[in-house]
Amino acid sequence: MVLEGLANSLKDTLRKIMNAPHIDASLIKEVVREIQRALLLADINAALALKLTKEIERRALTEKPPAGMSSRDHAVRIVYEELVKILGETREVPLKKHVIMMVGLYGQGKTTTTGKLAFYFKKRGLRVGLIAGDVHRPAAYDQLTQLGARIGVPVHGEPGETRAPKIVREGMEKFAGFDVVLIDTSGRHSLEEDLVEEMKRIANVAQPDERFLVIDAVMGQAAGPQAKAFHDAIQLTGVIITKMDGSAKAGGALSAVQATKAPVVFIGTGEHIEELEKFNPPGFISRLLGMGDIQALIEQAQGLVSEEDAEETARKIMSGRFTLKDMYSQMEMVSGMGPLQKLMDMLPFGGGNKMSKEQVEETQRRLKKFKVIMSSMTQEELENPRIIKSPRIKRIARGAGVGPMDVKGLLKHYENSRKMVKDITSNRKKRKALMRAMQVDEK
Ligand SMILES: Nc1nc2c(ncn2[C@@H]2O[C@H](COP(=O)(O)OP(=O)(O)OP(=O)(O)O)[C@@H](O)[C@H]2O)c(=O)[nH]1
Ligand SMILES: [Mg+2]
Repeated sequence: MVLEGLANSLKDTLRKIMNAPHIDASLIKEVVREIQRALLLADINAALALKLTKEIERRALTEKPPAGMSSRDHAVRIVYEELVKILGETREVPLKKHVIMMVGLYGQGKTTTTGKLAFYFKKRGLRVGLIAGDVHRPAAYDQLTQLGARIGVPVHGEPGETRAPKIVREGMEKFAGFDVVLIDTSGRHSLEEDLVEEMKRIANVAQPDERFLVIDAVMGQAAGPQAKAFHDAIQLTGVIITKMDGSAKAGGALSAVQATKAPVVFIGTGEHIEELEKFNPPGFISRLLGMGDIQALIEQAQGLVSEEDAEETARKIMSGRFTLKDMYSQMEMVSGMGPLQKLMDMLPFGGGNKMSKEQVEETQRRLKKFKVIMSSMTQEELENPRIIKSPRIKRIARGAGVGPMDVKGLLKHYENSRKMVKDITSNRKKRKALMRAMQVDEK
C-alpha cells in the first residue's frame, strides 16, 4: 500500500477524534501534534506541515459545524479537506488523439511508465503506438519492444541509430493515423545542457501535446526542485511519480511536486504494467484515511439543510401533509443526522443510530436518481403525487431519461414513506415522543 506509515498514523488520529467523548481545544491540539509528526515522518516539508496543521487547528477551534453535522464529523472533515488542499490541483489527461513525450533522469521509471501508459490508453479503446527514442542506453529498445509485445502495441525503433530526432520523425510518420503516440526518451544523471538540447530537438520534431516528467518517489522532497527545473526547461504538462509503493518518502515527493504547480497526473504503484493510477487528490486522501465514505460526508455537509429548514420540514411532516418534496428533504436530512437524529430513528429512512457506509451510499444513489426524476415533474405532481398515473409516468420517465419502472419505484417509495409517517403522526404516543425528541411545539 502507498504511504502505509502515514496512513496508519492518520487513521489512529481520526479514530481518536471519533472516539472522543467531546471535541475540545486540548484534544484538537493533541491531534494536530500527531498529524504534524506523521507528516514529518512521511518527509513532508516542515514548513508545509506546520502551515497545514496550524490551519487544521484554527478551523477546528473556530468553525462551527453546519447544522446536522456532529462536531466529530466536522473535525474529521477539516482534517480531510486540509490534507486534500496540500496535494493541490490535478488535471485530467484526455482520452483523445495526441502525442505524449516522456522525459526524466536515469532510472526513474520512464520506460516502464511509457509501457503502463500505452496499456492505460489501449484498455480505454485507443490505438496506441510507441516510439523508442532512447538512443543512449543499449537495452532501451529491447525493453520497450518487450513491453509493447506484451500488451499488443507496436513499437518503432532503430537499434544502432544514434539520432533520436530521426527515429522520432520516422515513428511519427508511421503512427500518423494512431490515436496516442508515446515517445520514450533517454535519461541523464542530471539535467545537463545536452539533455535539454535533445529534449528540445525531439519536441520540435514531435510537437507533443503532453510533456510528462517521470520522477521517482524515493527522491522525496528533492523531487520538487527537479520538477521545477524540468518545468522551466521544457514546460511540463504533467508529472508522473513512480515507485509510490516502495518509498516512505512518497508524501514528500508528492507534496513537493504539487507545490511547483506542475501537476501530478499519474502515480506508479508497482512494477506491473497495470500499476498506474490517475492521481486524484480527494480520492487519494480518502483512501489514505481509510474512509471510503468521507466523500459522502463532504457532500452531506455541502447539501445539508439548515436547522430552520429541518424544523420546517419536520413540522410539515407532522402536520400530516407529506409530499414528494418532503420525502426528498427527509432523505437529504438522513445523511445529516445531528439534531434530527431522533426523528430519523423513527422515520422510514433513519433506523439505528448511524447509517452504515453502505446505507449512506445507497441513500445518496437514490437521492441522485430521485432528484432527476423529480426534476421532470410539475409543481402540482410534486405536491400531490397521487395524480401521477400512467400517461404522466411515461412523460416523466421520458423527461428524466429513465424507465417507467424507475418512476414507479419512486412513487412506491413515496407511498411506503407516507404510510409510515402517517402511522407515527396518527399515533398519539409516538407523536408525543417525536415532539419531545424534536423539541418542536405542537401548533
Ligand atoms: N516498485 C516499483 N518499481 C518501478 C515503478 N516504476 C518503475 N519501476 C522500476 O524501476 C526500474 C527502472 O525503470 P525504467 O522504466 O527502466 O526507468 P527509466 O527511467 O526508463 O531508466 P533509464 O532508461 O535507464 O533512464 C525498473 O526496475 C522498474 O521495474 C513503480 O511504480 N514501482
Ligand atoms: Mg528507459
